[in-house]
Formats: sequence, structure tokens, C-alpha cells
Amino acid sequence: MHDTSAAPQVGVVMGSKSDWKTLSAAARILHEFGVPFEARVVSAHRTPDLLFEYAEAAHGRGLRAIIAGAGGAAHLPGMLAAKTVVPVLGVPVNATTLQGMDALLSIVQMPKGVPVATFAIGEAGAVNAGLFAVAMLASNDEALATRLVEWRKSREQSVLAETLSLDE
Ligand code: RP5
Repeated sequence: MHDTSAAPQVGVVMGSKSDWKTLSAAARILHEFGVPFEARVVSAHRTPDLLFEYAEAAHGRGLRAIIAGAGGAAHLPGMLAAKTVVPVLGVPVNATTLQGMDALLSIVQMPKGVPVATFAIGEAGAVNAGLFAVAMLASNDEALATRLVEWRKSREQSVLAETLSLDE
């Protein structure tokens, strides 16, 4: 489980508190796997100085990945990636009438040279970004790798146990 006293290894940041209902899915995965993380609002257009401070300090503070979610013209993941070498995992949030397509294209279409690993729009993307961060950390943490294998096995078992009925 998540040890709140340990130094965070993953940052979960988002452009608005309204994004938390999506990004909390990433945080829940990190919590489930016992990965120390922090979660905070960092807005590219409303708190640009904080964005720079956060990105510039990330490596020195021991962050190994930053999960960054935003909606609309989603600059947050790309701007963070421009200011840190810590890998940035971008999650497009469905926050406008374009239903997240705007955020997806804003995040995935980074010009060459500054990558952002981009995930699906919404909760599925947030969950997968959390799992991807776990997999990154598991590359040199055998206990975490074992927990990830067990997590997948348990999902496999639940599918294998499913039955289909004409009454459903
Ligand atoms: C973006 O605008 C945020 O990432 C959020 O997805 C969207 C709406 O923000 P709020 O108006 O809810 O603060 O900056």
C-alpha cells in the first residue's frame, strides 16, 4: 500500500482540480502497488511559474516518472517534458465539447526531440499511465515486478471465470 511518508517516486499532476476525477484513477493504481506518489494541480496557463519550478526540481527530488493530465489545448505534459528529463506520461482529459480529442492531439503531436508518452483519453488512459509507471519502476524492483505479474494473473483469472447466460 501507499506509504505517505516515503519520498514520492511518481508525480501525478493535472491542469485543474476538475481533472482529478480522471487522474485519480492513476493515483489509485500507484496506491494499490505501493508506489509512493504525490498529486497536485499544476496549470500550464494559470500557474506557468509553478510548472517550471516543478519540472526543474523533479529529477533532483527523485521523481522517476510524471503522469500529467490536462484537457483542451493540453500544454502541461509537453511543457513539463521540455523542462525535465524525467519521463512524462501524458493523459488527455475529456473536458471540452471536443471530448478529449483536442487534448489527445495536443499531447501526442509533440515535435521530435521532446517525447511525451501519450495514453488513451480519460480513465483508461489514467489507469494505463499508472500501470506504465509501475512497469517502469519494476524494471529494477523485483518485488514490484512480481506484484505486477500477480495483478495481471488475477485479471486473467476473473475473465476465465466468466460465464455467459441467455438471461443477461
Ligand atoms: C485545462 O482546462 C484543465 O486541464 C482542464 O481539463 C480544463 C478545464 O479546467 P477548469 O475550467 O475545470 O479549471 O486547463
